[in-house]
Amino acid sequence: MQFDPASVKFLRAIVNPPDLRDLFIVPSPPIGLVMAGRSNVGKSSLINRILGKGIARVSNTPGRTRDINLFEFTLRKEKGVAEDQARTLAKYLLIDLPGYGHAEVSKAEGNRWNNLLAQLFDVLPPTMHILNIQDARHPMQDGDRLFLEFFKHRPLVASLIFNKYDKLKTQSERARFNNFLPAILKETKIFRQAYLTSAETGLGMNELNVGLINFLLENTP
Ligand SMILES: Nc1nc2c(ncn2[C@@H]2O[C@H](COP(=O)(O)OP(=O)(O)OP(=O)(O)O)[C@@H](O)[C@H]2O)c(=O)[nH]1
Ligand SMILES: [Mg+2]
Repeated sequence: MQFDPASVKFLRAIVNPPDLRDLFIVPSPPIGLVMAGRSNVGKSSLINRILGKGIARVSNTPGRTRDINLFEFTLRKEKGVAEDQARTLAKYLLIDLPGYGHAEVSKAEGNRWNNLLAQLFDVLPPTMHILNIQDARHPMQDGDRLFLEFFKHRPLVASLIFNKYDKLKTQSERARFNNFLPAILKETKIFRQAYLTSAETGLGMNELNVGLINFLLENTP
């Protein structure tokens, strides 16, 4: 199976916490992905890479994505591979969260964000895979550790994506990162997988897509 770019649709933006509950009080829980990370780490760029369509707005200005944006997509079969019809009909949800840890947001805006996030994690089912995107050059910043507090005691599924790996130019930068990785994974056992990616060059995207599609299919009734 693969992501079907032609199926990708922007559903709506969520601004108020009560709207979140409506999303999850449905006969069967939504299945999909949640993109979360500091501002400017490449969440929107990764969405476009994963879904194969330029649907999320990419920007040089940190803090561009301010609301919770909802997208819908389906999977399609690869040519020549027999697949269960139900799996190509299933609709999946992708949630793009506003970036956290943005220095220029006002206190009120920061509080609004924390409130929205806390309420989201209260209703999020384990059929939604949280992807915590970090900048490979600056892993596990204060904001990332704070973010972890929101869900580490909840029965949720999460993976780490270290994006902008193309920006680790020298062997010594990459070695430093590789030494750091086992410690991070040990510290945060909640993460089931770690991926190294570049939304710019496409590096690591095949492994990531395979992992994400496996998760979606495992959770499709
Ligand atoms: N070199 C490099 N640049 C990247 C990569 N991913 C994203 N960028 C660039 O980083 C900037 C921010 O990307 P976005 O995708 O808008 O980041 P975001 O996390 O959605 O940002 P907010 O919505 O503001 O939180 C853009 O200029 C992208 O082109 C990557 O893997 N490598
Ligand atoms: Mg964005």
